[in-house]
Order: sequence, then C-alpha cells, then structure tokens
Amino acid sequence: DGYNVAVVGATGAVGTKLIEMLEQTNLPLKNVKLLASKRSAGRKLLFKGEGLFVEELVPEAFDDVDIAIFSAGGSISQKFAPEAVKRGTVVVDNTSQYRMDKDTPLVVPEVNKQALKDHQGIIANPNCSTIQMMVTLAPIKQSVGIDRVIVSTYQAVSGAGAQAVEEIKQQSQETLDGELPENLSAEILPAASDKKHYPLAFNALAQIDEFAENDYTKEEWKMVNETKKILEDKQMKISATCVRVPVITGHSESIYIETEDKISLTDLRATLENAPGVTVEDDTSQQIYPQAINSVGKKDTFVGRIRQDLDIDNGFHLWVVSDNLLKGAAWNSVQIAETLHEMNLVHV
Ligand code: A2P
Ligand code: 11C
Repeated sequence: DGYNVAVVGATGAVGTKLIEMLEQTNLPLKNVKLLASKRSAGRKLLFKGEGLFVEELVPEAFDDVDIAIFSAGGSISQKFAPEAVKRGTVVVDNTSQYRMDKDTPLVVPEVNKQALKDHQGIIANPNCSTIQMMVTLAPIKQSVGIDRVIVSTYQAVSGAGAQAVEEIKQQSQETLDGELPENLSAEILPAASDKKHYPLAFNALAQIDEFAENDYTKEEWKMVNETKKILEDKQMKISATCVRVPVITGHSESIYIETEDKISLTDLRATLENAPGVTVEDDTSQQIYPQAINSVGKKDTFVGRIRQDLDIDNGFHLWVVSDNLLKGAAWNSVQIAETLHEMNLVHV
C-alpha cells in the first residue's frame, strides 16, 4: 500500500533535494520513479541507500504514478503535466508554468491549504522567494492586516539551477587564481535565456530572470502576483527588487511592511514566534540573526532583525532567510503532497 511517486527533473538542483525530502516524508510510499532527460537515463541515484535508475521522461512513464513532482523547467511542465493528469496522476509543479492559472491552486501549506480542495490535477508550488515571504507575512496579515510591502532580496545561485552553481564556483576559483573580472566567462547568469551574461563571483546582480513590464524583472513580478493570489488580496501594495548574490544556497530578504492596525513590537514578535514554519532568530545583544549558511538543510523560515521603522508608526523591518531548495522548492512540494494525502485529495 502507498503511493507511486515520480520526480521529474530528478538530476537537477531541486530534484536532488526532492529525493532527500521523499526519503524523510511520512507520506506512504509504494514506489519512487526518477525521471529526467534522455541524457541522464540509466544513471543510478540513491534512494534510502538503494540504487534507482533514472528513466527518460516520456508520457507513458506516468501510467502507474499517483503523484508526480515536476522540477525540470516550465516548458517540460507545459508539455508533460497534462500528459500526467490525463493518466490520473496528481501533479505538484515547481515551475512558474501554471501558477497564475485561475484553475490552479498556488499553495504554501501553512498559509492556504484549503485552496487544495479546488485542484483539477495540477497544484503549483510558488516561487522560492515568494514562499518564505508568505510563511512570514500571512500570520501578521491575519492578526493586524498588511497595507504595504516593500521587499529586497539577496538570492542564492542554486535558485538558478545546478549549472549556475558550477558557473560561479569556476568564476570564484579563477578570481582567486588571479583572473580579472573582465576575463571571467559567464554563460548562464543572470538569466540563461537572456542575451547578455555577467560574472556573479565577488559581485551582485540586480537581475533575476528576464526584464518585463515597467522595468521590473519576471522574478519581481512573481513575488508581487503570487503574493496577491496566495493571500487573496488583490489590493495589497507590494513591490520587489530581486538581486542575485554570490551565496550558493539560502535566499535572504529584507522586508518592510506597513500594518493596517497598530501592533506593538512585542506582539509582532510573538505573532512570528507562534507562526507555523517560522523560527525567530533575533537577539542583537548576542549578535543573533538569520544567516543563509545556517538555513541550509532546514525546513523552516528564519526571521530576525525585527524592528520598528524610524518614521512610520505601523512600519516594521524584517530579515527573512530560508533554504531556497527546501522550503522554497522541494520541501514545500513534498509538504503539498503530504497535505493532499491528509485531506484525501490524491485523485484527479
Ligand atoms: P538532465 O540532468 O537529464 O538534463 P536544474 O534546475 O538544476 O538545471 O535541473 C533541471 C532538471 O530538469 C534536470 O534534472 C534535467 O535533467 C531536467 N531536464 C532538463 N531538460 C529535460 C528534458 N527535455 N526532459 C526531461 N528532463 C529534463
Ligand atoms: C531563482 N526564484 O532564485 C528563482 C528560481 O519561478 O520557480 C525559481 C524560479 C521559479 O532564480
């Protein structure tokens, strides 16, 4: 008894973590199937100490699969998620392909698991930088309302995939070996699909994904639009600046909020301390605040530097950090699968 679960993109940065999360899940598992491109077919990956062969992604691979978690890029989800659903597979999609579709729930289980009830076969996992912000802001919104959000991100390279991580490691090594920035080669960052590429080693790039309307990037629009959908608040004032920094894993965010009702700093801190999925790390007397390197491998979102704005009564600043590959991707996806099971919703 249990579910047959497939991982699509099993060899990638998120796929590797999906395998780890499935090793730890309390979801009853019958079989785990690892899918990737033809290039990887036949490779052996370990699952609970046992070697599993990677298989080529083809529509028929879903014939006996109950739940498939996709993380192989938007175009793969566009092509294969409907094939999976047609075969009775419930899809949890990590890409941006279906997030804003009216019929697709966009879910952070701590925040809006009730949205799962309306699923029609595909459930979307939000963008990593959105998820950690939602876990943090939803309990505040529930308690006193939020009128406005201004967020600046400091995002890790693993968000751009395994090849981007290789690229910055190489650039870093070459720089330490004495190479000048103008001689470093860059082919992936800031956005693989864009025309120009810049080195990120010892640098910071104010571009994640391509540029879109009003000079905001797609990543910035994702944070805006996904937030409004998840919190069911089209009126919320929110804008974002997304920046890639030379960190391998762990997205950090500086979030400024203006609450609707008054709240004391003590009550705001208590709200965050009681929030599911949040760990408050905030003691400036001991120099305690969240750090990307400490978030790696953890499922929680870490919040610190909680402080009042110097001028605006209802304004607060937060520093929010989480492992972008876990809560930002693999853990949130497996948590969605666990929640579907708990709510008896694993059917198309
Ligand atoms: P492969 O390793 O065989 O190329 P990342 O996000 O780290 O870049 O990983 C992308 C994931 O998506 C990898 O597992 C990759 O598999 C998979 N992938 C890329 N293209 C395809 C494809 N055409 N069919 C199936 N899987 C793909
Ligand atoms: C990044 N947030 O850090 C991106 C990665 O829409 O799922 C995830 C892109 C997405 O580059």
